[in-house]
Parts: sequence; C-alpha cells; structure tokens
Amino acid sequence: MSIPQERRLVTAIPGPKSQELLARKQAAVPPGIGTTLPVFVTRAGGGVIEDIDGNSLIDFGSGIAVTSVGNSAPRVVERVQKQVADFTHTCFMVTPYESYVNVCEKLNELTPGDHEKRSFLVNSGAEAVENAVKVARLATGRQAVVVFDHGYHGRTLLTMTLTAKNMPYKQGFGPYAPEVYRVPLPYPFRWPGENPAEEAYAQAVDVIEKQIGAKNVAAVVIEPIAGEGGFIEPAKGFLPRIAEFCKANGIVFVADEVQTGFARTGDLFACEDEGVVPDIICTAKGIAGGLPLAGVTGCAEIMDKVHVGGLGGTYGGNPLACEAALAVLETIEQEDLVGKARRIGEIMLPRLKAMQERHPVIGDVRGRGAMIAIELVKPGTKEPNPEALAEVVKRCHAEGLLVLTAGTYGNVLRFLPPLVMPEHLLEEGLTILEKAFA
Ligand code: PLZ
Repeated sequence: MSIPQERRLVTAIPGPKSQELLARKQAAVPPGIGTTLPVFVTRAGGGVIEDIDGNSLIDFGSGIAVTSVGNSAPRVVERVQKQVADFTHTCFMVTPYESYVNVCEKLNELTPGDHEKRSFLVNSGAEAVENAVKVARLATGRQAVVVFDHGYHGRTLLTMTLTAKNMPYKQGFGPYAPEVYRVPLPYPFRWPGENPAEEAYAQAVDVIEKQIGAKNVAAVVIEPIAGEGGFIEPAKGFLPRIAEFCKANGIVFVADEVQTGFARTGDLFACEDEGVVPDIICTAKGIAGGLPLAGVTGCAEIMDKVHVGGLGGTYGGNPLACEAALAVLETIEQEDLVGKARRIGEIMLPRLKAMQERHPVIGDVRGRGAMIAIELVKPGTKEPNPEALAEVVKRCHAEGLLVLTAGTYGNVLRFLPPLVMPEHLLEEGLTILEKAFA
C-alpha cells in the first residue's frame, strides 16, 4: 500500500488549509449538505485518510460503509483506469457492454437463494430501493408498502417516505408518498416486553391484517440490521417470521442490504445470518469501492413481469462503476474480506464491552462483523445521551480518529472500518476511543 498506514497529526484538526476550504464550502454549498469532520481529503487508502494539511486520520467510517475494500483499492484502480481509457459511457440501454452483464451474473450467483434470479443496476441505494418497490407493485398489482420503525432507505420522495426519522431527513419536505405503512421493529435494547421478536411480529401482523389488508400489500421493505437507525439487529427470529408471512400472503419481501451488504457484517449478506432468502435484495455502497453503483436483484418470476423499457436510467451500471464492482468482488473473495470483517468484530466487541464495564454512559454494545455500535445513555438509565456522544466524537476527531454517529435518538456511535484496516490501526483507534471515554 503506497500510503503509510499510520496516524499522523501535524496540525490541529481541522488544520488551517481545511479551515480555509471550509469557509469556501460554506459560501458555495448550502448548509443542508452537512459535514461530519471538516478535513479536506487529498488521498486515502487502507485504513487512513490524508488531509490537505498533511494529517493522516484513522478511518472508522469508510465513507459510510462504502470503501470496504479500502480507498483506491489496487484492483479497483487498475480496472477503472483501463476502462476510462477504453470508453466511459454508452448507456447500457442504448448499446450494452459485457461488464454490466458480468456484475448482474455475479449478483445473481452471490445473493442468498439458489432460485433463478435477475439483476439490474442503478446509481444509488435510494434508487435501488425505489426500483424494488416499482417492481413489487407491478408484479403483485398491489400498492401498499410496509416498513419498520428506525428504518432508513434514502432521500428521494418515496424512500424518504419509507424512512422513519423526521429530523433531518423529512422535516419540511412533505407531502410524502401515499400507501406507506410503518410497523414496529424489535429493538432489543429498548423493547419494553419480554419477547421482542414475537411481540413485534404480532403487532406488525396486526397492522398489516387489520389496518392495511394483507391482500393490498405489494412489499415489505426491511434492513436486516437497521443502519442509520442505530445498528439495530432485530431480535433473532423476527426476520425469518416476517419473510414467512410475506411468502404466505403473496407479498414481495425486500431486503435493503445497501449498508449491510458485501461482507460488512461478517457474511457476504446480512440476511444469511438467519438463513433468510429475500424475494428482492437491494445493494449499493460497498459494491463498487466508491464508484456510484447499486443493484436490484430478485426472483426471475417477479423481475420478468416488468414490460420492456419499464426500468432504467441514463447512468445505471456505468462501465467505470461496473469494472470497479468486478474488482471489489474479486478482492472480497481473494482477500477473504468476510473473514476479515469477522476478525474486526472479534477485536472490537471485547474491547468495547470492557469499556462498557468501566463507563456506565455506554448502555449497549452491539453489531456483527465490521458493523459495530455503542449506544450512549444517562448512567443508570436508558435515557438517550446525545450530549455525551457529541463530546466523545469531538475528542476522537481531535485525536485523528474519524467516527460516525447514528440512531433514532442521536446517541449511537457507529464503527464501519474498511475491511482491510490493518490491525495495529484498529487497536490504536480503540485506544483513542478509550481515552475519549476516560
Ligand atoms: N438504504 C440501508 O444505509 C444510505 C445515508 C447518508 P444512497 N445510508 C447513508 C445520508 O445521510 O444521506 C442508505 C442506507 C440504506 C438506502 C440508503 C440510501 O443510499 O446511496 O445514499 O441513496
């Protein structure tokens, strides 16, 4: 790896050059586009991000679960460089090219279930989810879509409607799309009852049968681990029961694996953990090492119902992004990134649990593989503690550890390191975190 795999601070964070650029950003870009950490990036790779002031930061974010293979991963660079010199765009719907077909064949092969599948490619996670709903509606002739508390699916009109949290995603942007219904998610840390999976399932079915009518439901859309909602793993047993209910009622079960997919959770796809086979699976983020690409993969019998020309988009499956995806899939396989994700979890979870013992502000430590979070509370209660979160994040950032937040209650610190993160940097990052809590 050409970038030194070390943390190096040569200025305060952000440094003077980043501050100058931040002022220009503030004058040129509306405040609606937020900034987690205002260091302006010049290079990144492996487990680090270098900024314009010469600092090198440990990356616990992967650009929100995107650069799982690392930034500018060697195979990605090589394939994209060749492609950019050959041709940059034809539009797959106008004159096709092989790499798009290769990516779809791979998605059909690698996603859960050995039934016959079809895939098509779009540009973003939101576009993938929106297209899954289009396909499900056409295939079933039904309209209603069921989503869950704490869900996040994107920022377009439909996917914003599917998203649970008002601030900052929805406030003022209505009216929302019709025929979207929300049901409970068994959030183990906060569920009031004894049997979260069964109780949430019963409540969800009650809403579907009594308020919507199961025969009116086109799709149930769920993240196998709620990402933006705070890395909430639904209580075990819930996902398989919802999938069964869908099957029994002719409802298309859509797994939104935009954040959880491609080895992130220590399985290639998070649904595999409980053996759930979705009818449609949406992928994006980790699929192409940072190039914009997303996939919709589903049962052939559902996908083939859509008339010729009913799906598409100018850039969907752009040749550069497809080459990047093929490089990513090769890297995941050859560098055993599924195994690496598990190893990251094995290192992080015990250290975080030890921190929890010492610091009662840590209410919960959870996650799988390299998708790990801690939830901060007022000590001795489960009351959310976003103030403590802000303080810890500030200290981590000042020390050169990039961390992200999440959560319906704004009190979750989440870790999404690149799966190629060197172990010494992972350990160093955890030590910075320990000091921040102390
Ligand atoms: N589904 C499960 O996590 C994107 C959002 C960043 P796009 N999550 C990061 C932000 O604040 O905008 C996401 C997701 C799940 C869908 C999406 C949407 O993916 O590629 O951002 O459209």
